[in-house]
Order: sequence, then structure tokens, then C-alpha cells
Amino acid sequence: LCLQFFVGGNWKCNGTKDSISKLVSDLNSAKLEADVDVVVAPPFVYLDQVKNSLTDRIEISAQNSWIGKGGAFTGEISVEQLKDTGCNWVILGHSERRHVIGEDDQFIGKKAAYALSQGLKVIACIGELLQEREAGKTFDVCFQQMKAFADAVPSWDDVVVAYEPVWAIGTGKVATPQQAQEVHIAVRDWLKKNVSAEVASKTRIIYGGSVNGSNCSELAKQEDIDGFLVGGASLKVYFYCWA
Ligand code: G2H
Repeated sequence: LCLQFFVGGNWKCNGTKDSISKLVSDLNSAKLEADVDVVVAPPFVYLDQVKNSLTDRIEISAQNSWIGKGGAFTGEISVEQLKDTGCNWVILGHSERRHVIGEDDQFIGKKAAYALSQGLKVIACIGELLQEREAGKTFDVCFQQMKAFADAVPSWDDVVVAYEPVWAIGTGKVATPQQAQEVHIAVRDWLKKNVSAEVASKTRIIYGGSVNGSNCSELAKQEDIDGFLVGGASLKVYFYCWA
């Protein structure tokens, strides 16, 4: 498998105008590898600032979107508005939205379908909790989350799957390259059996969960790891330069 490598920086709920302006200027002068897709996901309120100051070499993602057309949905941001600010990706199903905010599989699936229908590309996140892993349910959980996306989306052309084991997120406890590869190949196999062989071979499956400059190269060597979704380490330019 040789798919274009993908590096996503998920800034989560971090940053100020000043810190983001510094990060953007570091990114603008960073030497990025030519054959890597680089995408950053700033908080909504800074999307415009980032779009207006960041090099076009790097694409912009939102961290969430509303399930349908905008209107009377207090506190929500629509896909149309994201497109209007120059965003072309959205992260959906992130574990913090599933487990802290309480979004469920169907709700996330609907969001993905709507975002794709409006031309926004989707970083579709899946991943098991520690107790699910310990109970031997890792594959069941990931497949169920995959099924919810598969049932909702008409095409996988503009979807990148992010496998993020919840126990590895922001904990410093990165999955071993073997633990990650085992799930990535299982997810690819799931796509092959449940969607198509073509989709399985073309869809990038990226890893997220405590990725940093020192553990990324071993993970990247794994056959089925096609990139990373990076949180903490994405707030400094160093990580993007490795990629
Ligand atoms: C997982 C990841 C980015 P971190 O949430 O999506 O965050 O790298 O901080 O574990």
C-alpha cells in the first residue's frame, strides 16, 4: 500500500490570537515534505484568522460541524459556514465528542453524510475505550463505529479514517506500532468485506493518540498506517517538519 501520507494537527480547544499567529508563521516557513498532505484544525473562532494568514500548502479543517443546513441551532456551526471561511475538511466522531459531549454513532454518521454532500472532506474518527480493549472488544467497537459511517456515507472518496484508541489520547500512552497496525489492518479488512476492495485499498487510515516527534517514525513504518492525527504535539511546528 502506498497512499499519500496525511498529517492532521488537531489543535482542540487551545490557542489565542497571539499563539496561533506564532504557530501559523512557523508553519509558513516550515519545510514540509512535498508528498504529504498537511491539514490543521483550529478552533472555530480562529478559522478565519488561520485561513487568512496560513500558506495554501496547508489545508484547514474544522473540529466539528452541524448535521444539516444552518438555521435555528444555537451554538452550532454549519457546513456551509465552514466552507464560506475556506475550510475544506472536518473532524467528526472524535472521542472527545463521543465520550465527553455524548455524540452517538448515528448522529456522527449523519454529520459525515451532510458534510460530504456539501463538498467538505471528512476525518472520520473511531477508537475503543480502555475497558473495551481490556474486555477484548476493540474490533467490535471499531467495526460498529465504521458501520455507522458506512451506513450513512454514499462514498468514501473524501474520507480519511482516524483510528484513535481512547486510552492513548492525551495520556502520553501511545499504542505500540504493533497494536496500531493490528487495528489498522482489521479496519482495512472490514472495509474490504463491507464496502469494497477498492475503497479498502484507497482509503487512508491514520493513527492518533499521543503521537509525537519521537514515536512517529516507528508508527509510520507500519504497512497500514497512512498518517497521523496529532493533538498535543501539533501545537508546535516541529511535528509538521518531520512529516
Ligand atoms: C487524539 C490526538 C489528536 P493527542 O485526540 O486527535 O490527541 O495527540 O494529544 O493524544
